[in-house]
Amino acid sequence: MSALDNGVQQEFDVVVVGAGFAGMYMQHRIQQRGLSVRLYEAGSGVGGTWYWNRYPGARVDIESVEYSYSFDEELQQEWSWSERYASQPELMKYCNHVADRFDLRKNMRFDTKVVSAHYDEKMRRWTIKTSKQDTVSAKYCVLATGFLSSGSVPDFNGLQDYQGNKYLTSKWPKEEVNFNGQRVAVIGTGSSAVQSIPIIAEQAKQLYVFQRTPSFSIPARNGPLDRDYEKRVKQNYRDWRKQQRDSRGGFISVNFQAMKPNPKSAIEVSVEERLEDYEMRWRSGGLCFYSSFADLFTNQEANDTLADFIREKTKARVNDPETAELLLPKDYPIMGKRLCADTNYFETYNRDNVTLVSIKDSPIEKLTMAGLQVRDHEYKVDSIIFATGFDAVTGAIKNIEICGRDGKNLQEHWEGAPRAYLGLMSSGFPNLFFLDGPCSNGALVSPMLLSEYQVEWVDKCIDDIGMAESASLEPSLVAEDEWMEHMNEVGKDSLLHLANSWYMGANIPGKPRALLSYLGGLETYRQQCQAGRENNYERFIKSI
Ligand code: N01
Repeated sequence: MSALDNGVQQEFDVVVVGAGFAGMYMQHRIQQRGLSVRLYEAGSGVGGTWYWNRYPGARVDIESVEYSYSFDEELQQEWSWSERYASQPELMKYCNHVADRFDLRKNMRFDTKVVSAHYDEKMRRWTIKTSKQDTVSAKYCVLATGFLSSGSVPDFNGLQDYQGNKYLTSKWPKEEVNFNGQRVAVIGTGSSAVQSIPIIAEQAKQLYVFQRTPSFSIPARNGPLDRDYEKRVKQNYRDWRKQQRDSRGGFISVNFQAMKPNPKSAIEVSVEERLEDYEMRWRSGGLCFYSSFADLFTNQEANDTLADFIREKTKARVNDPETAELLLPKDYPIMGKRLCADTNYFETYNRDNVTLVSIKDSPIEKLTMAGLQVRDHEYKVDSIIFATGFDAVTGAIKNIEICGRDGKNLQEHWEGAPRAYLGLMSSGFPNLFFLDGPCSNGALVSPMLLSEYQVEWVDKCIDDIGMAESASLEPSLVAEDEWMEHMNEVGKDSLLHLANSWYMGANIPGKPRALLSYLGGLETYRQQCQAGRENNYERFIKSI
């Protein structure tokens, strides 16, 4: 066993894994309690997935006045965002500011991956090993590893043969990359591609976009943050955050009208009323269609009305009718894959230097030394950008070897589908918590609000259960089974089942297809979590 600091095996009350928004706040709460904490982070700095996703055009698609911490009134009053949707560099500034402001760096270790976590039943502690050969022990372990953090590159034939530059949007280099004068290929047309393609197209001599499935995308309508609007938000921040927490998705947006949930059915209102709602949201931009008519997620006919509306709008953005036709998603429900929010994405296909290559019917055959082979054509390029997504929700957790009570292996416990009571803890894994993990609603609500709520829930558990040698907490198998039944019941009529998305684990070959998130909405989820520990944690096996 090697040791970490000064050759001494270290013991902590809590080990946190991941310095994204959730991990940083968790660490802050633990520090405030006066407990000892160590945070490990694979990157060289804070920011979590934002640290790595620094591809051109990366920015948040929930308004920044909402996609920011709410736990500290002074912080939210003092910080000022420059744009409606913050860019990756501005998000990094914010994360670094938070790390300094709350003195977090002293307990962080960067460039260090956690490779295993084993529960020692006798000691009732976790033994945690890292990529730097350190071994530490902790009473509690919190995995804040993020649900979109484990990047995925498909195993293309000839991947190693290609001699040009390769870039992965989810692990973009720190050094500036410039595609001036280059022939560039982008593989994928999800959110990361939709954000980066317009900017890369401005630099490249020739850009080829390899599209298997087109995306629905709404203009973000980003711009400088209106200072009057910011003032209004700050005057009412507390009340407004409460409204966010009590909402279904955890974001209500300043343009309140556009985010107001429409409780009606899309097919029971008149055509005029429906179009009025859609046009109002289209003008507002971004993700506000998520709160449009109540049955858009569960009724195909209702969903088709919105899909048709967006397809018409998309057609009008592309000059060449053939290209436009290829860019229209037709074989899955709108919002079945996550909506994209863009700036000039479809208009980019009107440029002379951009070519859309549909690989729906003829996949990329192989990578060659000089480019990509599709059908009988070799596309010779200087750089290939893999915008091919993530092993979402479970990928980062499964990269750690986790063994709980009786040597129970988490991967085996999750075979088929992940299982976690309230998305927070798994049976057989005492004192181990997941933030933004599977079986909670991270994928479909504002991750900021969800993780703040979960951090506070975990923090209270740690306080309630305490640090005695005997202290341990895990959900009963019955509680876990019932949560899984509830989650599947709530999600069974969702149209999400009809798309091959990361929501369903369907974007990774061989990954079992299963709904990975709870679709009950943030407000209901919070009620469930409150109820979950009623009567002195009766749904748990507890010892203090
Ligand atoms: O990943 P994706 P992403 N051959 O999985 C294609 C969040 N996010 O990184 O759809 C060819 O959406 C794949 O094709 P298909 C957001 O939640 C947010 O773009 O599987 N193509 C698809 O087009 C988002 O949902 C922001 O047929 C292959 C693409 O690669 C999530 O992250 C910005 C392929 C992957 O799209 C993931 O987005 C960025 C193959 N073998 C991301 N394999 C914000 O705005 C995959 N593809 C905040």
